[in-house]
Amino acid sequence: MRPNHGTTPRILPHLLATLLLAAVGVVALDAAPEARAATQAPPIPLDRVIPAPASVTPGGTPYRITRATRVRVDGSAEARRVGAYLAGILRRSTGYPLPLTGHGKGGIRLRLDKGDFGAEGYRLDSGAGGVTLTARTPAGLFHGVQTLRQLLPPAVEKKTAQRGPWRIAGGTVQDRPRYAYRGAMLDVSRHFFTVAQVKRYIDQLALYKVNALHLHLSDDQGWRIAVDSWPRLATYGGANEVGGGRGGHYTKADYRRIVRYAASRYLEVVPEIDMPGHTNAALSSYAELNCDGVAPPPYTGTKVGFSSLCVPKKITYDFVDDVIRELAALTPGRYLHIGGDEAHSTSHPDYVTFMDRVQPVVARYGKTVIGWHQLTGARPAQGALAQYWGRDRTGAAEKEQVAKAARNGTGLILSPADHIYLDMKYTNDSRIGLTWAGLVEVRRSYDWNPGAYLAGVPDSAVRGVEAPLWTETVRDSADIEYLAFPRLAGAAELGWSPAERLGWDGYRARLAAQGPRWDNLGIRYYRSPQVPWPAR
Ligand code: TNX
Repeated sequence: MRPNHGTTPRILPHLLATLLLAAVGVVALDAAPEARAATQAPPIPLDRVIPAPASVTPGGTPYRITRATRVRVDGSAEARRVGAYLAGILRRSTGYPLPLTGHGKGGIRLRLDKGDFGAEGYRLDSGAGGVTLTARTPAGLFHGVQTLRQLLPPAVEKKTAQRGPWRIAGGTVQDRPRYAYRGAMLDVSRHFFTVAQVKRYIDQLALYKVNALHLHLSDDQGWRIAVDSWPRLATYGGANEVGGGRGGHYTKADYRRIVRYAASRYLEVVPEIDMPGHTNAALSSYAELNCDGVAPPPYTGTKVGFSSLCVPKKITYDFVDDVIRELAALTPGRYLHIGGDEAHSTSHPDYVTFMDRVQPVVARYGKTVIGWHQLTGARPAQGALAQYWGRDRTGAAEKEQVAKAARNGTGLILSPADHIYLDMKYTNDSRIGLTWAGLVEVRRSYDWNPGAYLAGVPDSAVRGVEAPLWTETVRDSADIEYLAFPRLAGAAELGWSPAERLGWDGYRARLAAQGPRWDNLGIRYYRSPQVPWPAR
């Protein structure tokens, strides 16, 4: 028998028919949703986005992503990586091939352009013929991609193929941030979090255009970063955490992985070594760092203010120099945070002496100092930033000390504890969290204006907003997400959106729309009764 000879001609018509049917099937599959969509919900309005875009001009026909859509990127290899990131998200949920191509018209286009977009801004133009994101930098394109995600139905966040239609409302979004610094802090000292857990949080931060990840790498309970010249910091000082767990630390390779991943999401890592207080993990690792030469035991409780580096000893500055040198070498970002809070066991003159000696070390290794706002009680170095973590009811004298430093050139990052400390309980019933700054429900966390928060501070001194997450009560990603969501989204909006776009009533409706996205992303958020979440 020569089956091939006879079969081919007979099979061909079948093949053709199957192909035809498939094509018709595709058309039918794609046409049905369109018919549905015509009678059903319009696409998501261009302004239903968090952070609220600077300006939105709706109008024209929506763009629809189909099986034939291409992602076109003209520009650098880095811009192509942003295109690949977008295509990766869209392929999973649409099931479409969405090939990445170069020049050409139509489809989803990402382009770099010398226009007036700022370092992180972008423009999104949507119409029947395509969607174009334009920015001066890949970071701008990346932020535009986050906007694009939120303009597609929440099913776009699923990991498997979903039904469309995948439409983006017609019109233009022009957007750029209010502040250059939009941070989130994760305390990896009180509880240790793995590289995978940190990466997961980075992806969540990127959704809201956060561009700084501040890692609180050392505290009384744990030292979390390998330092070659002082190896016991990590191996001994890192082997505990609150509650007595095993803790852990990042090897230099781990840390570089975090930095690289953050960079791929356009976040800068800001490492913090908290000094001279909050240093029990270091003091317990090396007896010679203590004024009395006796190493204290490791600490796994949650008290603060009992430890201090030994300000008069020379070895203290050898230690600081080594640590800062090695950490600076691992850090491509501009900043190095030296803590400086709650130094209740350091005398004031010692505190000032310590800061006078340590800030120049940071500069020598090419970094800019950030310190908690107690630094303004010493002599902040030229160019240093102070991170304000007071409350509405912080005393006038302390606020004025910060404001005065700001008038003298110290930049401010605002983290008012009774608004954006993500570790505060929402209500008395919250399953984890602290209460020292008060209960912070979603509205309270959002309802303040960073530009007008501290009296007597010039506009130009406010460099941004950061939402810290201290982790005395936080043990895993589910805990992180419960406290960070939804409040983190509000902090991100305060950092990005112009003052005139802020407002609780509009915000809460936009926030409600994030709920189904978070469900699809597996983010386990707190369903605050203050927000009109759609039913699940
Ligand atoms: C105060 S905020 C601290 C931290 C605690 C936090 C708990 C700051 C600079 N210091 O040591 O973890 O409160 O909310």
